[in-house]
Amino acid sequence: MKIMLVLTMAAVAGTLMFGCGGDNDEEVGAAPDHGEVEVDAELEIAGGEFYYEPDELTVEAGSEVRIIFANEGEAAHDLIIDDVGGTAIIGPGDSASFVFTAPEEEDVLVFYCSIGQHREHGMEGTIAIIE
Ligand SMILES: [Cu+2]
Repeated sequence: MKIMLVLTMAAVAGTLMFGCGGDNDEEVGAAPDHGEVEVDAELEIAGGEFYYEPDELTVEAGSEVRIIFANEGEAAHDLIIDDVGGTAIIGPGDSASFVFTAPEEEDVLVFYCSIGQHREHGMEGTIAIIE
């Protein structure tokens, strides 16, 4: 009886450790998004010359987030979060999305357009991570 219990405990511990490792891997970078991944929050952000709307958003710490960026301008744009992920450069009228896991602690992520001087001209926004 005692041996059975020990074996069960070991199995549970092994499962937990394996689970943790998997989670850590997923936090690095953004997953390719085909709209199939289930997420906790979807943020729709429109952009153009030279703005994002909205440009201040909020998500809960640790949540799975899909950002859907719609280019409503007349030039090509993208939406990038350093060290997290971003969309491809998309043309007028197109939209693109990506999925990422929000940090586990309070933080502020900055997103921006990587093309030319777009960021300096106003294509920048923030996502506050709240607990
Ligand atoms: Cu741009």
